[in-house]
Amino acid sequence: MKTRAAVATAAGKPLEIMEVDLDGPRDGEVLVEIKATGICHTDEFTLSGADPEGLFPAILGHEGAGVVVDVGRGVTSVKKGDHVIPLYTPECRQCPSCLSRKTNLCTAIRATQGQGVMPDGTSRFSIGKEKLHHYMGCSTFSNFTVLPEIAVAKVDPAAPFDKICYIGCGVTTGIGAVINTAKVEEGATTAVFGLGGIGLNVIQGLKLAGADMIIGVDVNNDKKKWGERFGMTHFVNPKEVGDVVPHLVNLTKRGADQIGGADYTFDCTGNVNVMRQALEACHRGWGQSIIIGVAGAGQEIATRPFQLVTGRVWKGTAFGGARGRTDVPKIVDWYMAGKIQIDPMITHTLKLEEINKGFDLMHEGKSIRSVVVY
Ligand code: NAD
Ligand code: 022
Ligand code: ZN
Repeated sequence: MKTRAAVATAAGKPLEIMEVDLDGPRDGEVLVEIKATGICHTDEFTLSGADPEGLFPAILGHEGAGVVVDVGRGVTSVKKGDHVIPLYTPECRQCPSCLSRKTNLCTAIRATQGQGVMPDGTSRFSIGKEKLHHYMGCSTFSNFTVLPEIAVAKVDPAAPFDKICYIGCGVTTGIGAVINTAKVEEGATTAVFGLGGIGLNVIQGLKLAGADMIIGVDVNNDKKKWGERFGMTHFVNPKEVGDVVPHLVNLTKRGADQIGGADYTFDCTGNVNVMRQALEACHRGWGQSIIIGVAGAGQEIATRPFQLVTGRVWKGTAFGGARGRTDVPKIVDWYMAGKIQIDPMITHTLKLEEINKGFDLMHEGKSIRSVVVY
């Protein structure tokens, strides 16, 4: 079949809207009509050419929602007409990682996904004789895409595509980092570094978990009102306080011994210097710092071993530690029940033809999330 897509033809070039050829689903695969897709930082990271693993030409996009229109042989968990969210972290429930219950990083299709092809080693996308790469196993910048069955989550058909697409990455990552990775408890003292589309979802996750103190840290004062909207209790602009670590430690002093430091901190910037600040702003003995931000290729983090010897814990999270087929439908239900907010974070809704504008808005820091509606 033919489908309309935004094609990444080469690194550093704007996406080109064109018709591409799409082969139907093979064994264990599903054909999905994508109804809406968010634009996220990794799409930009790859398109810019900064991602050493980036492949071209490709169809980017990994934050979508749509409807199953066809299924290949052997598919049992979804059928035509089901509403689904594509998963860049699949859940096969059979590989050693899934069975371990200790990680969400399913390995069933990991190698081929990284090579931009389906699990059988081939691509479904082409323009004439030229093959196009899939991206993060999703390729949601195409009106129709093919996905492995284990990489789709079946969700409530009443949920609006133009909002729940964000659950395909940002919402689940932020809320999941709090619930699955940090396992934040009621009454906790917390700090969130970077109040973009991820940090704001961490804040709403912390509010859900019952954290007492939710400090937002951002170099942009415009983010104060954004943080407050989702439950932030304090705001700190590191540019205005000198050294941010002692400032935060002081702000979080409590108990008879008056030792400061947060129980949980979250890096949502991808800046390795901020990652160090987030770790060192943790409470001695038990403070945990969760790295969510993805740093540039080749970047390294540093701290003194003393920070860890005295009980601080550094952790990282991918897709908020969520097991996609199990957890994503629950988050959609939370949204439908009014337990979490999504609508105010979607600051721009665009047509596919305007997708490059979405990248510009992200670059200029003018959007929290832009969503393309097909
Ligand atoms: P964003 O650009 O919308 O937000 C980043 C925020 O950080 C901005 O508000 C910016 O002002 C602030 N900031 C920049 N420098 C700062 C500093 N020195 N101190 C404090 N704040 C600072 O980005 P986003 O969409 O929220 O994504 C954040 C990061 O999360 C990205 O690196 C993204 O790739 C990553 N991410 C990771 C996962 C995962 O599974 N681990 C999933 C999605 C996104
Ligand atoms: C999504 N991300 C950033 C913004 N939006 C993002 C990027 C990378 C990961 C998670 C989220 C990530 C963390 C750890 C891994 N990835 C490796 C997983 C593994 O090896 O099992 C990651 C993922 C997918 C891809 C590359 C890296 C890919 O499909 N190319 C989950
Ligand atoms: Zn993303």
